[in-house]
Amino acid sequence: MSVYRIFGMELSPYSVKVRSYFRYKQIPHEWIVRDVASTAEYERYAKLPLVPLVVTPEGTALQDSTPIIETMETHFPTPSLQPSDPALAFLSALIEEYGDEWGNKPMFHYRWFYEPDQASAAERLARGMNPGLDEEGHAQLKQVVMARMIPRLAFVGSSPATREPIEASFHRQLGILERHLANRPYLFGGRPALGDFGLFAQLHQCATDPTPGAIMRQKAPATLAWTERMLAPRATGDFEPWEALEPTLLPLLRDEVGAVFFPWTLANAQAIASGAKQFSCTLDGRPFTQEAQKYHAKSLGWLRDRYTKVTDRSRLDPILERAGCLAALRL
Ligand SMILES: N[C@@H](CCC(=O)N[C@@H](CS)C(=O)NCC(=O)O)C(=O)O
Repeated sequence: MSVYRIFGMELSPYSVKVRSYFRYKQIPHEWIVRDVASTAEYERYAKLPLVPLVVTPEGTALQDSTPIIETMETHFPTPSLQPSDPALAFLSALIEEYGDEWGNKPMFHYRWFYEPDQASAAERLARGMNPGLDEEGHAQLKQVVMARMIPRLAFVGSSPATREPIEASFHRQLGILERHLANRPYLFGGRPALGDFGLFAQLHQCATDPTPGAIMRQKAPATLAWTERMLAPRATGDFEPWEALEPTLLPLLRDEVGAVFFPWTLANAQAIASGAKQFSCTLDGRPFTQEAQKYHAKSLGWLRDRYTKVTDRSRLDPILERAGCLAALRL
């Protein structure tokens, strides 16, 4: 076997993120739907019951999209995934973290909060998991999927009480991206960067769901086109300098990453450190409560390590300061 195998699902943002990365890098790979037929093979390799799972040609199993990409980068360094300017490279990693950890919230919320979205996602998941079922079996599996996924809204903090801040963040994110992507194909210019992969993956899922998809078609055509482009991205130009990106990219860093993501992830990390099961923070002037999650605290730690490794921060720190992100990274 000389190709990488990606076990994933079309409705899994992290699976699609990794597949887009492999496509961009033109790494020979096979996309294997994580369905009943692939279960035995998947279970031979997976240490965690999660997709994506990448199996290397040598038979090594890789899981978790960010470490998967980091590992692959050591073998496939070109085309470069990050701008050469260390400040921009860090901002790109910051946007990836925001997409993976916060961007997943609106995605999961819209998908499992509203009935038409629940029905649509459960339908597609059930067909993907077991395409050979007859209609009765399919209807049953659809119910099983809904019974499993809807209660998970609590894990991401989606509830009638937090609906407004989550949806406000989605609308704000789209408004900002729409301006930023009006005249450029990717977040950092003429080629995709790590941040594109993390953020697009969540918004691509939103585009396939009835409620957020309709919002995107109505108010965010450039963002929608970017999510489609990111399914098989290609370099069409160079990365742009910060001065060119700043007018429309700083608002994403300031009004979403600094104002929403960091207050939320810091509150989560504090809860994990103190052993609290739940935490509350104020987002957009509204209370936001959810169960504390270990994984977010771990990935915040990785982000801080990445920040510490930037040797010359003379250009980066003033940007992070203006975005309201610096204090959280220095804690
Ligand atoms: N941090 C992980 C997250 C992976 C993840 O949460 N995968 C979801 C699908 S998007 C999953 O496999 N969930 C298991 C399940 O639904 O049973 C990554 O970046 O790969």
